[in-house]
Amino acid sequence: MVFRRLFRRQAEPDVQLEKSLEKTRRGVFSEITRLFDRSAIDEELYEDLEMLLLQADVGVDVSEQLVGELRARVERDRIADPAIAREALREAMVELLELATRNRKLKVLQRGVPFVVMVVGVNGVGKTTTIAKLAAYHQGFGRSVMLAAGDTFRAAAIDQLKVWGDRLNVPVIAHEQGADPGAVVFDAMQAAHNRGIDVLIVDTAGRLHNKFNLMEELGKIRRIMQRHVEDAPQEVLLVIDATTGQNGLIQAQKFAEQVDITDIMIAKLDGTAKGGIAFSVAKELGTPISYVGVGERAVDLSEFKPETYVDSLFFGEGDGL
Ligand SMILES: Nc1nc2c(ncn2[C@@H]2O[C@H](COP(=O)(O)OP(=O)(O)OP(=O)(O)O)[C@@H](O)[C@H]2O)c(=O)[nH]1
Ligand SMILES: [Mg+2]
Repeated sequence: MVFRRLFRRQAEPDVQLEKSLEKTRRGVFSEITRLFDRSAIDEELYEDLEMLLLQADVGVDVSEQLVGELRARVERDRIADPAIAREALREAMVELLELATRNRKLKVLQRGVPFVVMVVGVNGVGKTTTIAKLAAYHQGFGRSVMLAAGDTFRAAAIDQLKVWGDRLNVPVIAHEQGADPGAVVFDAMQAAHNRGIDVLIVDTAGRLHNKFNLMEELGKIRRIMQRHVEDAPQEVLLVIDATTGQNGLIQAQKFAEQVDITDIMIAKLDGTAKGGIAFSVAKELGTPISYVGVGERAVDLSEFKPETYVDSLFFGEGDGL
């Protein structure tokens, strides 16, 4: 069949990502694929497509945009074959994700200067787990890593970080519960310098209920970091929980209004059939999505690549396309 020749995987497969997107792929995206198995492109196709995109949590505006983009391409290129239209949709999706990744700044690790990553986000989104994943990720490049327990709000948060530190054989700088996060960060910056650490990853509390406090505290932490390293934190990673869908996006938007975010991590992709969230995140926040979380283990992190992501929504091991 024609579409088999046209519609195929373009990027290198990422098995972990494919697995975590299985629910999304088997659900809505298999229906989207089937939508194009018809003889002609008609109005119903566009309507059904928009509805399915909404179901995958692509969001109202972005769903409309993608459908509009598809209509424009069909018209411009005089596409009559639905199978070719499906390819045009795929391209439009990749381009939408690429818009955000294009803003990504090149990150250079300098010898003797700790690369500081501050991880922020609302309660329970997966910050601490993301820190473990990032630690393992940087270790994979042979970099030395240190963690700072900047979430001093709960004793359990400090313990959780220490457990990960033990497992990954990474030092953790921590104070008692209720201590000043600024003091933790101050100690961690000094320790990272003294021990020649390459990457220092700082956990933070996710309290959004008091905007003033959040701003004040993150601002203070930033100033303390900058006493040691002028451009620290070189990465401010906002973690978003994919399972919370459009609500999570709204929370993330509020967060991003108050804190300068450089990168986004979409966590818990494996726990949802709403993998379309990446499109609204890319469009609405405009900040590059750098990583996705695909499970609870330290190895469950994938770098975000637009083409691989879109392919994984349509194709998977053994899915038969
Ligand atoms: N399935 C799955 N679970 C995840 C992922 N990331 C985190 N989790 C789970 O989500 C829960 C919350 O994760 P944490 O890392 O503690 O989240 P947090 O943002 O640090 O939470 P607070 O410190 O309470 O604000 C834990 O049970 C994690 O195991 C993921 O990518 N996939
Ligand atoms: Mg935490």
